[in-house]
Amino acid sequence: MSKSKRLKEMLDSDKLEFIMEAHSGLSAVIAEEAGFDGLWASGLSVSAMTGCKDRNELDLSEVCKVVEWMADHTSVPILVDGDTGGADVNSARIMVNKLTKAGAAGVCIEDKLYPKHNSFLDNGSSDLADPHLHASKIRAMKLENPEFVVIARLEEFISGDGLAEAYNRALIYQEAGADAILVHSKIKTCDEIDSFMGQWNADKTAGLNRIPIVIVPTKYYTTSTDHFRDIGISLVIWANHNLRASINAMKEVSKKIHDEESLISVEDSIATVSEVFRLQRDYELADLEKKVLESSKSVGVILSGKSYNDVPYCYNKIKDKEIIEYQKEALDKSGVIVKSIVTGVNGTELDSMRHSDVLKNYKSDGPIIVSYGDLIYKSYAIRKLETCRGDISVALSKNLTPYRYNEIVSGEKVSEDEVKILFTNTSTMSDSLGSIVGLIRINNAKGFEAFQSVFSDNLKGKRLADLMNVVVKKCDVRGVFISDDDWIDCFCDGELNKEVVNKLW
Ligand code: SPV
Ligand code: MG
Repeated sequence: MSKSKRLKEMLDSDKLEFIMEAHSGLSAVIAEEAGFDGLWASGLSVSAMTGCKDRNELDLSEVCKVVEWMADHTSVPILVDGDTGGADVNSARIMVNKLTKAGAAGVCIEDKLYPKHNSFLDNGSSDLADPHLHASKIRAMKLENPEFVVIARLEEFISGDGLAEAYNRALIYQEAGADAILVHSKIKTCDEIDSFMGQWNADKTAGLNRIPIVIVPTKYYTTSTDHFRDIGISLVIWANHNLRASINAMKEVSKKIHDEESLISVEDSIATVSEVFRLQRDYELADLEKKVLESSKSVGVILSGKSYNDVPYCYNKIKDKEIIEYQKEALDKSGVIVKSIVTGVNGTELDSMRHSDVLKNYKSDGPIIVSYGDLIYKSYAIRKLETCRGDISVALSKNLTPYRYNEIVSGEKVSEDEVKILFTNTSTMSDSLGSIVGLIRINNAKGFEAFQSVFSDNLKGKRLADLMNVVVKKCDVRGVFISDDDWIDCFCDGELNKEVVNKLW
């Protein structure tokens, strides 16, 4: 349900409802947390909060900005103090348009002349507007957004024009389409309100349609709330009490800190900094970052088809720690989450790849790291792969010792560190540039498509180097050299590499 509908329901309900003043995002959050079902964006408080007078010194967009802050951080309807509704019907129309966009549920406009002055000021002007001009503003507002709640405020008790004039105008504003009437009074008792309600209720009893009544009991605060219920008030606005409470609190703390040149005696009486963070919902940020970073992480696939002593390569321990743990640490540091570990496929790397659901079905074009299960590497090696411009980046070693002959690549040198791979598994050493380490980054959708396409080819029993020979024809495959100090091959020709332990960092 829209916030305007909720505000309308509060007005129309048989229950006496209450809304609380707020003048900022923070005070709005505090009022909602206290349990209020609606908020009053008070003109007095919003202007005072800026240091301005309650005299239309703030323009509409400034008021809208405050309303927007209030609406952004709360879920309850906001009734905005629209002062006179602007100078004419066009200003009234624009006001509803802008307040709707700012997230307000309704507006209350008083039948005084623009610019208004606060009704409680002794020296304030209380000149009344022409009732028909005021009614036209109400019509223009309802025309602009029929659902947006418009409350017409009577200033006749304030100006001294009295009950008859107030009553007559109430009927005009009801006729113009107002959703409710706010009867304002600045005397210390509820007498003026009582006199109005006596007549309003009598009309209702006589079967006449009478819209809900709203009051602001700032001056007759000693009247019991049950009395407001008894006389049939629909909505009470506690109009400026958060502002006034904060003024006293701020005065006291400023004075103390100034006089004592110390924070000691105030610390326990003010909100903690963590309470400020809570009210700002700082925790949302941590949640958001977690979610966003998780989904922007690359996915890791570990291929560990072969076994040593009946244990898949990656689960063998080196210095009391499984190889997979070393891998996960390095991958995690580089923002890679391991999503698939392929074991138990007694075949080549390509056979293992075909058993990885991630590699077979992955739909996203986010990067994927494919790692052999028998390597230990530093996170630096992964990050180096990110620097490559191709569709696929392959880590290369300058090591050309015999057991790596099957992994040899040739191609064009792009820079000292990078080659465009044109051919792998070359039989002639003369044009070899390096050997494949077993660490690959598929950088984009094109690379991924090329990679996936070979799964349908008849490459059973083939090695990664054979696969690469097909893939290099379909996309740009780059090799990037990593230092032999940054990675360790734990198994060579099916045997544990004895140097591993010495090489481990
Ligand atoms: C306000 O809160 O700004 C009001 C109510 O208009 S009062 O100040 O009581 O007039
Ligand atoms: Mg006001």
